[in-house]
Amino acid sequence: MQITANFDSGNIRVIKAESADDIQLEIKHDNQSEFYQWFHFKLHNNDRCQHTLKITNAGQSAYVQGWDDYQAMASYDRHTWFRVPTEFDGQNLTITVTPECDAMYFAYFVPYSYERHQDLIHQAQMHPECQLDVLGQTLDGRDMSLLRVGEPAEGKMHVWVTARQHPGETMAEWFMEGFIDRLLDEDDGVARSLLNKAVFYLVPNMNPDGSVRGHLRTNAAGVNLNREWLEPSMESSPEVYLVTEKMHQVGVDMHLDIHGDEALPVNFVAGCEGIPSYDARHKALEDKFKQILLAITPEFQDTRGYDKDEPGQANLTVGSNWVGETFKCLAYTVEMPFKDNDLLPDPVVGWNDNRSALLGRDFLTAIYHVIDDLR
Ligand code: GEM
Ligand code: ZN
Repeated sequence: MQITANFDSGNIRVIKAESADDIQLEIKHDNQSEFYQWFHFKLHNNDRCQHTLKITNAGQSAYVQGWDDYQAMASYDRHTWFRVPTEFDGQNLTITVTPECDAMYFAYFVPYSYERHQDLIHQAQMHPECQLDVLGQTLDGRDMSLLRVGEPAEGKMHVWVTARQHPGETMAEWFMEGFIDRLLDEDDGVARSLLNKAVFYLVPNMNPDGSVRGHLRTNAAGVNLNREWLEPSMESSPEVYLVTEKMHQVGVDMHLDIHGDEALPVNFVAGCEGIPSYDARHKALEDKFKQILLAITPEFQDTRGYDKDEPGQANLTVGSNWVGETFKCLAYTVEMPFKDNDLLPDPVVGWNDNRSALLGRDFLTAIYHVIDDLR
């Protein structure tokens, strides 16, 4: 029996793996960071017996409440992922499974590989209205890639969508895959109409280094990019620095920053109610966008979410808060669950890659219904 994680986004440390009924594992910290929660590893065993895999440091992970009612993801072919029986006792996260194949993969959520990221952006660039820009390089030397969709022209809105600042939140890039696929669909009326009115600036992966490294929340230097937007630097947070420079260069009329949430079993958004410039116009735009989402899909809800910031108390180091304040525009953090949407649960797969992509497609419809109100 072998347990390994030496691959794209792999993360596990083997403590003990002599017998299938007593496998002990630990999740590794993000580099130079206290954060950890993302795991992704392979079990290889020709013995089809029941395996008990215990992650023994789950109780000290970044978001412990994320393990309540959580079921781990597994796959044989690395394409189709399903949930497996998982229990959390306050310290150990225990997965109990009888493999049906020699090799079986386990992950916190459906992985989104760097190769798939490369396929996404290079297939998109083949579309006549899509330009692929490289803003610069990350600390590990990877491209910061931006897709510009739509021809710039006077009067067009600039709509920005950034995703996966937190690399373990892979649902964010699955969302982008659905969003981009629909935006580039030349038969789609919503997409075609939007491209007459707006130019889209899309960053499907804000944190490629942390993604490949198997991090939960930080870049190669252990920096949480979603606390860097007020004072980014090429030394610590080049990912944010390069994107904010481009935002200043082209302008922003709307911003969505796509994330995943460990604890809440719902899809929700977090707005700019605490930024200094928040006013009735901004609130009305936020309310309209949420009402449209509620009308479009039962996968969205606006009852549960983060606590609202008090007036003037927003943390402006957070991406959507900084953008909302800097550009006086509609800006939302979008959150999808690691668990499931408990309003519409799927016991076999929970929330997954496909549902994230479908939600991305639905958000395009919501943008279509507010595009004329942004300014
Ligand atoms: C959250 S976003 C922080 C809270 N934002 C607002 N507007 N209240 C973070 O970075 O902590 C996003 C995430 O981690 O997924
Ligand atoms: Zn996040």
